[in-house]
Amino acid sequence: MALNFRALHLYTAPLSGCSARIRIASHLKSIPLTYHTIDISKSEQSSSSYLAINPNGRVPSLIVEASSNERFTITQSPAILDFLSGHFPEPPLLPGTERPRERARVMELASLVACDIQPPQNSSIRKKITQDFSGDSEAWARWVYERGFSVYETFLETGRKEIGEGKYSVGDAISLADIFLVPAVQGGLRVGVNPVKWPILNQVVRECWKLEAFRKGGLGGHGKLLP
Ligand SMILES: N[C@@H](CCC(=O)N[C@@H](CS)C(=O)NCC(=O)O)C(=O)O
Repeated sequence: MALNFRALHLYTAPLSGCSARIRIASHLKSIPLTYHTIDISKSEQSSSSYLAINPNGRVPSLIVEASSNERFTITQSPAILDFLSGHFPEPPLLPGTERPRERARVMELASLVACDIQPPQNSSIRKKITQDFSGDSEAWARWVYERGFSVYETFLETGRKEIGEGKYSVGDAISLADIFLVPAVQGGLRVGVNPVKWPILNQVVRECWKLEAFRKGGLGGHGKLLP
């Protein structure tokens, strides 16, 4: 049964791609969120007060205050998106089970970003590479993004042949794949990875960027444009 809410509190960082996924979805779905900014440059994600909310010490986290006074926390952006989509189904961000191929492709692409592109170059990993292993963490991040975006482009190419043409990652409707992709591309830009190398991906990102939800919710939070 759907819950009634008093408030939905999002713990978010302006330059966090994982938080941007939730911000973009909430703009697309007109979900009223109360933002609480965590400053990663000051390591606020590792403060004891934040660790009490999210023991993983990462953003985003969502605190749900239900009308019944029930209060609970959800961490991990896919879990938060699943919860929000359950309560705010329109517009849907995942094709229905009657379209198994499109649905699987959306999940594949979103997972490519969530599992194979974002985690290996997350800020705490980069810090470790620099501080403990004297490595060049920006070069590492560039390699991770470039590899990941090349794979994403290959899926877009085969998808267009096998599933069909479309403006966005899968077809003509915005999906979770786009919501995961755009902040990742913005993250890549911050370390010098230019998406023009991947023409279909670049076109998809540009289509998404025409939508206010992406400009408002993306990295920087308030309309920081792609170059
Ligand atoms: N799997 C998590 C990843 C969360 C994550 O890595 N968040 C990053 C920002 S995008 C973060 O908080 N980094 C700070 C740190 O690792 O200390 C999710 O999807 O929510």
